[in-house]
Amino acid sequence: MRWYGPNDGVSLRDIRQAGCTGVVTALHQIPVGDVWPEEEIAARRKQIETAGMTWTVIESLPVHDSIKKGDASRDELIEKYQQSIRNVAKEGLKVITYNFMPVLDWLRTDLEYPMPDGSLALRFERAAFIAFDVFQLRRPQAANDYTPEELLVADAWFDSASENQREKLRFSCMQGLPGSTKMFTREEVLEALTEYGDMSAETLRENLLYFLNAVCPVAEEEGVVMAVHPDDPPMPVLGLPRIVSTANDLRELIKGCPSPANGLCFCTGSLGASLSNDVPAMLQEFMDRVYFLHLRNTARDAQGNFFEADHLEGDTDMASVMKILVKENRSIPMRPDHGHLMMDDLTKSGLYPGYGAIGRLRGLAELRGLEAGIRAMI
Ligand code: DNO
Repeated sequence: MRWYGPNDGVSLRDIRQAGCTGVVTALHQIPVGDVWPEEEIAARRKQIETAGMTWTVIESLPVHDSIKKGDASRDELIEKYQQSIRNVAKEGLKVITYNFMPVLDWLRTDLEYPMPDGSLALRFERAAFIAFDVFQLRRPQAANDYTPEELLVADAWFDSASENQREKLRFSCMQGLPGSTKMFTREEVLEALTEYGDMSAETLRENLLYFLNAVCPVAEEEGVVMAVHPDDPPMPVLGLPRIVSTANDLRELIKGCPSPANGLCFCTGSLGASLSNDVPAMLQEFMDRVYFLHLRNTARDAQGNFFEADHLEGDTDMASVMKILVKENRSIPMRPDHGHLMMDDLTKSGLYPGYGAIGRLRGLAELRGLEAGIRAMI
């Protein structure tokens, strides 16, 4: 399971009792762009090992926006990233998860979407998101990115929303980076978006490949691999391009940097949120580059809305996914991604959205049961 570190409301003991052998974490206290110091990596590793688990997967070693934008400072920042790779390798870490989403990480419009059983899920509702963009963020030119019909629906959504619903929307969309308790402000987001200007998907991809071709040789030397997390949701947002959303994006990623250190954090939940992604087929195609797995499910529709379903429900056929993994028979680190907020976690504080203990424990138990069942059948 993922652990956000000492401030996480879910403890290492909880994670161990959920049946985990390994913890996925990051040094969230280190500002994005700074080198991860060896002593801090070592201290974190020791803490996890003392709790009876191992730490081999980092999620995430974030990539600075200046690298994503291709600014003049990128070479200096890439050198720092290379140094972090050397430092984590010294401590025995093997997989570095990162993403190349500009400005924001994952995005939802509702962090407390009620399920029929009373648990709460994460949801992305396109009309609400457009309402956020146009009426709350008030991004210049935002209206040009949507059809007149979409704008009408968003207008109706906003009109009929109560103050509380509007505030929940703003709160959900302005969540800071994962692991941070600091929310973005409207000004920060607008400024960051302006800095990207009208960057095309091609330029963003060139910047990703520039980064990878600089860090992968170091990763190879050090015996670690890079695992890019797909865009979440896998579609352009806030006028920004997305380049890790489709099978074709993944082909371009590997073609542009064939190093064996260039791989994927295959997130079935993020990829599965798009109707045009056939998740089991993508897993099959890119299997040899899958270095880390996030198993999660989404229930989606043709309008671009989705919510996070139970791990074995929703639109991604998790049994097919698991069959491919069992047949591959290679040890790949996996974590149950997200879980519903449920039972005692509903009243607990200090939990990060999607990362309660019990919902993830349920997901992990179901996934492990599915795996054991499939193994026994073949
Ligand atoms: C969301 C996570 C992502 C992921 C990063 C990787 O729950 O899967 O935030 O950690 O995108 O850099």
